[in-house]
Amino acid sequence: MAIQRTFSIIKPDATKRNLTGAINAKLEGAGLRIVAQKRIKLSKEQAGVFYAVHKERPFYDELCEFMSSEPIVVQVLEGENAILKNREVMGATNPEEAAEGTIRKEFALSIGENSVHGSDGEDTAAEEIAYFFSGLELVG
Ligand code: IDP
Repeated sequence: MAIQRTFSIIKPDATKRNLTGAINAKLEGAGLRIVAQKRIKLSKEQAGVFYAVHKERPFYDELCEFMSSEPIVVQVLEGENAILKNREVMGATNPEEAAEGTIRKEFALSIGENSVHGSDGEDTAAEEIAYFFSGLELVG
């Protein structure tokens, strides 16, 4: 498997509770290298653009409110099979269903406030990285 890049967010519930370092330790422990990282705050409109795919879902407004409520940390992770590896270390969307040792099992508060985002495929990874980072910020 070739080296891949994926996009990750440490969400407001986690930055608020000072969990950035603990989550990064989990990512690095899984063999993912953090090749770009910055702390930003989204407006509700920007959160809406990022999550546009969920526009018709009943939780869309709540999700956009939440994602713009506090700063987030956006990251690019690199490693072998990085997209799937990150999804594995994140755990299931609902922390009650997440496996032991995963970020969401350990840190998530609820199905909405679930501490991390990770791209779900190669196309979304490329789109999400390009949305948040310029080429100059991506140093391998
Ligand atoms: P994922 O983040 O595990 O890929 P998605 O189904 O793509 O999960 O949902 C995106 C985000 O929307 C979730 O991470 C979570 O923050 C939020 N979300 C998903 N389902 C619900 C729900 O039933 N209630 C509230 N928020 C939800």
